[in-house]
Amino acid sequence: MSKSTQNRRQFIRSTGKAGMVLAAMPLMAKITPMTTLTAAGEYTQQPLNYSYSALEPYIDAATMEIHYTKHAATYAKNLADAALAEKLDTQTTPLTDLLKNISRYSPKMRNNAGGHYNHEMFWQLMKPAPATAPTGALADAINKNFGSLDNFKTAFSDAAKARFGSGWAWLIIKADNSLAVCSTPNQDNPLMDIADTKGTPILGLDVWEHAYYLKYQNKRPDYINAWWNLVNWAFVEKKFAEAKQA
Ligand code: MN3
Repeated sequence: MSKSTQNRRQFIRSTGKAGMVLAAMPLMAKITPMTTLTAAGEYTQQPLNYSYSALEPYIDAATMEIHYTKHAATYAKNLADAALAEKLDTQTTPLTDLLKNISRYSPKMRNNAGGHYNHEMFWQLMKPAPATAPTGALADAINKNFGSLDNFKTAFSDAAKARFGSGWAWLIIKADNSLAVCSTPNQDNPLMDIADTKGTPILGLDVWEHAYYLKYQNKRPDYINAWWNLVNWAFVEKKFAEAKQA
């Protein structure tokens, strides 16, 4: 018996039931999947699953590093500040619940809650050398709603190109389980109660200049075309399945 096991057993014996609960907590934490975050964890910037250079040649390492460590990190920090100032309990309020009620909060909360949520999703929906097309139920839904994958990509790219100034293009699943393409200004997103088109985003593209200017300058369409080479369809399929159940 190791010393730590011995100490734990003595601790349980000496503290009774409460001690057993406490002693069991580290074991429970270990079997919780990494992707399941508590409400509080959702408010914290998560590690990138790949290196800053992993998305080259489509997105360059310098852009990724500045985007992740400066822009996105600042949204997370400012969200924490806004939560404190506006007495939002991040321990118990899922981030999506905040977004769905964002009109009750300040512009600072809106910009930074959106900015944090959008970027945390954005990092995950890209990966180096992904599958080139969705499969299964998502592929069926895209074909049903848009006619073909190419038609969907054109509609999404057009929304991304047409977004004037800074914002995002989205693929969303609506309340009736249909798919739609839309775009939002600034750091808004379709979960927000103030959004023109509402739904659960399952794919999103950052078209702020900070996302592409170093490599593409004014050529946003080239960035959009290149980005399709990075779409992590397995992640989008997972988001689709989760949103459909909800
Ligand atoms: Mn950005």
